[in-house]
Amino acid sequence: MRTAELVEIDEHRLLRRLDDLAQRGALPGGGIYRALYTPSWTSAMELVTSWLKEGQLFPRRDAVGNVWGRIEGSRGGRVIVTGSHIDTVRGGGALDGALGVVAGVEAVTSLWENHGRPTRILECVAICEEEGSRFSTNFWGARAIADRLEPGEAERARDGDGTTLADAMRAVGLDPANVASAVRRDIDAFVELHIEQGPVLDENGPRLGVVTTIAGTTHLEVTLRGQADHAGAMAMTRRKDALVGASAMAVEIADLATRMGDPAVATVGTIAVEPAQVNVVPGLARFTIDARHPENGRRTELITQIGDACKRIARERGLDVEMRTLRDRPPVTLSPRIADVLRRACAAAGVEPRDLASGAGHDAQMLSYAASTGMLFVPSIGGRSHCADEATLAEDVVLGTRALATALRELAYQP
Ligand code: HGY
Ligand code: MN
Ligand code: MN
Repeated sequence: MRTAELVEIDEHRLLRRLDDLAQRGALPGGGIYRALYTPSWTSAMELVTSWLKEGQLFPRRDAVGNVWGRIEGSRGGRVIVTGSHIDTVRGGGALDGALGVVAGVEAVTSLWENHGRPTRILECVAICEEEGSRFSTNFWGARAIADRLEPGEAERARDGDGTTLADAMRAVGLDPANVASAVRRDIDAFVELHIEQGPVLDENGPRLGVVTTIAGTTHLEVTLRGQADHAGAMAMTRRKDALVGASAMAVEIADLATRMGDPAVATVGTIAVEPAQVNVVPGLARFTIDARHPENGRRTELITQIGDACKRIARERGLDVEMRTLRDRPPVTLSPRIADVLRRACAAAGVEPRDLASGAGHDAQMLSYAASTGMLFVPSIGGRSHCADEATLAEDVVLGTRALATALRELAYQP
């Protein structure tokens, strides 16, 4: 296998910037919340822009608010890009998305400083939104780049206060009518460094992973209608309690995924009841399901089993059930070519990486529709993520960033 020479980076700058970014949206009780087009998001994007200016990477904000840094190549041609998302889940950690943004800036800056002008155009990007935390939409930034936005999506998507995505764009100086100008048709390769967000690397080694597939994800919304009744006067045997029905379904949904076995997963992450009063039997319950599997056939089977279980339990409990698909993202296979580049970069870092599937979704899965795409993982301590406890050893952050820079050097500095 061809070997690559490990690229030097400025690890103090890398770690300091990760800490600085983590302050943007830090919550008083711990964790971070940086939601699309909010003040903490703006502050984070301003910070990234300042780094790009400092590194002479000519920062540019596109029509949906993705922030790009760029080094012109001596030969031009299709572009090599690295990056990840700047937004977080509610109460999220300091590394999900942020690592790929900061490491991407560090890798491109270090290559520019130590290796001069590349032959290919080299860009890093802070992608504006991936998590779907604020609006009923996700992968907003990567889908804009990959030309996978739905017509009128910005006018339809609303946050919990009823603000449309389009109005939130206008509030930060973006024009929703221009989103099509964010499409990129000139990207040859996209490489994303990300924390694993699971326990495989941390518990089994090695310290680096090369992602081969990203699981498919289906998000469903289930609405259960029973009947509201007096909590004191209506006998238990005569009730149509929507919350009890939803609870039975939530347990069955988790059991179905458990019985299917790893890597099948299913999560009821939100639930709301009406009228939500202590002395009223809930007449309505509405909850969401996140179901995933890296193999499409098994994922479809899991969704079918979940639907059948919900209908059965509703029938048994005299409830009306309505199921709506919020989004359905099939699994994606990442580029074997980019995976080989990443393996050579890991070897230069002295690590024989493990191939693994990602249960978590990533910008890379959307960008795989627009470019040859690869992902490099570093371990998550205890496999924890999407929480304040999300953590990765500093030496793994540095190792992953050096391997990323080494892969970018092979891709962008070809003779
Ligand atoms: O849901 C996911 O897997 C990603 O964190 N958005
Ligand atoms: Mn995430
Ligand atoms: Mn992420």
